[in-house]
Amino acid sequence: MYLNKNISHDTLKAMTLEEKNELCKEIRSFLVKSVRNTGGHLSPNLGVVEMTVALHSVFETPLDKLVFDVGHQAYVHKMLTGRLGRFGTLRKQGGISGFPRPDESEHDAFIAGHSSISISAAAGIAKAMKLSGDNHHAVAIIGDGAFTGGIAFEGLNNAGKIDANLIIVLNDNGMSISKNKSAFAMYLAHIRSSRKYLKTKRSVKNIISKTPLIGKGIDRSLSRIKHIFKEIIYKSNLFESFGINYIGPVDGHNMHELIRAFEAARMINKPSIVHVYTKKGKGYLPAEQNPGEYHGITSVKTAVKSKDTFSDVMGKTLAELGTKDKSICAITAAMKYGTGLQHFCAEHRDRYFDGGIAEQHCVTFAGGLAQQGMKPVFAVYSTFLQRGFDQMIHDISIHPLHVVFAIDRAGFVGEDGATHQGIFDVSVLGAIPNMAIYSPSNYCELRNTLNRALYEEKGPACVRYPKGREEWSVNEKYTPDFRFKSGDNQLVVTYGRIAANLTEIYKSTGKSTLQLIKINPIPKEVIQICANYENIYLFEEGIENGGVSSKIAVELLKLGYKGNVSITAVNDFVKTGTVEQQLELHGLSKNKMLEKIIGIPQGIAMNE
Ligand SMILES: Cc1ncc(C[n+]2csc(CCOP(=O)(O)OP(=O)(O)O)c2C)c(N)n1
Repeated sequence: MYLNKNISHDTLKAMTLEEKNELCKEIRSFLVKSVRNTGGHLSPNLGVVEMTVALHSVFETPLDKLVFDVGHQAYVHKMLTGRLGRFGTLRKQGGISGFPRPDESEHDAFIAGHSSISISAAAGIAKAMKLSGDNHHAVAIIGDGAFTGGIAFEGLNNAGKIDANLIIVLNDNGMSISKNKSAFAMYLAHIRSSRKYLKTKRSVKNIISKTPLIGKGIDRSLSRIKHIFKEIIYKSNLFESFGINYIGPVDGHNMHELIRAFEAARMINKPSIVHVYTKKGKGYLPAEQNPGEYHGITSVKTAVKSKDTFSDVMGKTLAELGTKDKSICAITAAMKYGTGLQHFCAEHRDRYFDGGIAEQHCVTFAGGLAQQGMKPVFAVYSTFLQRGFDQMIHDISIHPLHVVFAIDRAGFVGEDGATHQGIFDVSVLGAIPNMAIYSPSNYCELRNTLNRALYEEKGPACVRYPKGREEWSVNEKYTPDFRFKSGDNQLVVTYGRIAANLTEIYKSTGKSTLQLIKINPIPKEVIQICANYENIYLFEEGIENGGVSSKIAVELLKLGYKGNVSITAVNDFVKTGTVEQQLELHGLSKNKMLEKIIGIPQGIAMNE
């Protein structure tokens, strides 16, 4: 048994190739067993087993810095850096994170979760080390999917000139979550095939001897020769044009080749890229055959099949609307299945666009479509839309253009931890003039508000909805801006997923309740209703600063309100746990809400 808790750079360095290969087998079976139990990212990690063992054999963390991109493929790295024994707690409250966290281990060089940042981060780290006389290396480990994010190219554009010990390891498996169909992926495939072609010594002469003298065949052969000559004579590809030394392509499951390539990159004191090709899901047949489905899996214990989620309802509704209205277009940033857009794609292929991990492009592309009279809907997770903030201001709202944002995973998302929570969209987007925001709490409201966003709104409009399934339902043709139920002289106000608790709160406490559905701009009548109450309890599954609660409080202050306002909202980054645990921890579960309401009002007292 080579896989054990004490494994380290020194033990790895001392192992023979055969021993390392044996270790890789053990890591694979551990990964499959462990991740099937806890849930998490399986196929990305199975694909990088040899690569990670080779990296830790050549580089010594924490002196050398490994910067994982997205970070969902860092499980093997975690096993090799003292966390093997904690894998049963992966993605659980108080357990180890599914992403790199420097506060978890000194071997994790940089926080990750959102894609495409590793080259810029590693470049900064490498330069800082150089400036302080440290000769160790910073290594960015980035996938071909993550490379479709604009910031990866911004990093590349600067990496060549930083004069520091920077290495980029490009993990090219031809997959993002789904198949990577970007032009960049095609470019990588071209490098792979032409370099491999050269390696197998089927030379230019060889091609010439087989070239037919007439017809299309001669054209094809000549263009192949041109490419190969270019590579032989100029030894140039995109990366070398950026001033970065290119090594590869390297077979990512061949330990010997990997170690040689990483050693070579380490010797060159100049920014280098090692192009490694791997198989996503390697070694576990179901994941190899279906790497997209095994990208991230739920625990075997909690896996539930069937029954639609909010994402499905959005995707199916949009597909139906798209049949009647040929101006509707749907856009995703590499999250076709996560956002439910597979339904739209199946029926309206010509109006479906996957921009890759390129949220900024997707927002502005939607702006272009809208400018020409189309009705674009960009379906995107709340956390990833953060990337497109300036585009939403500059390219959409100033015009203003009628673009609809279907914001999935709004609110707590559970196990992915601090980097993925959808808690900022309301505060951030609510600050932009002309921005309409709806926050439905069940499927019927979602369908109706999507309709309103498409057909009532004239400018940018967001419909934000939570991860998972509805907790309550209504049956109505039209969803109003808010629902108010008069009870006693205290008022409870909320919106989104936790509005499902209002029925129970009304029943068991007799309090008046108000569910907001249009949360931006806040309807004037809502402020007028609030002003009539001496005690108001505001609950918000989002960041307090700039949120709906703060806005209501400010509007009331402007009216000279003298009552008590209690705000329960999120005030910090959210720790890993289940959604239920996160709601409980932040005082937003049904019980915690009841506890707050039945006790003495706390929070901002504005009566003195
Ligand atoms: C900004 C951003 N958008 C979307 C995602 C969701 N996401 C996580 S992993 C992934 C695919 C990454 O592909 P690649 O870098 O090739 O890694 P692989 O899983 O294939 O190893 C996507 C789209 C993200 N993490 N960050």
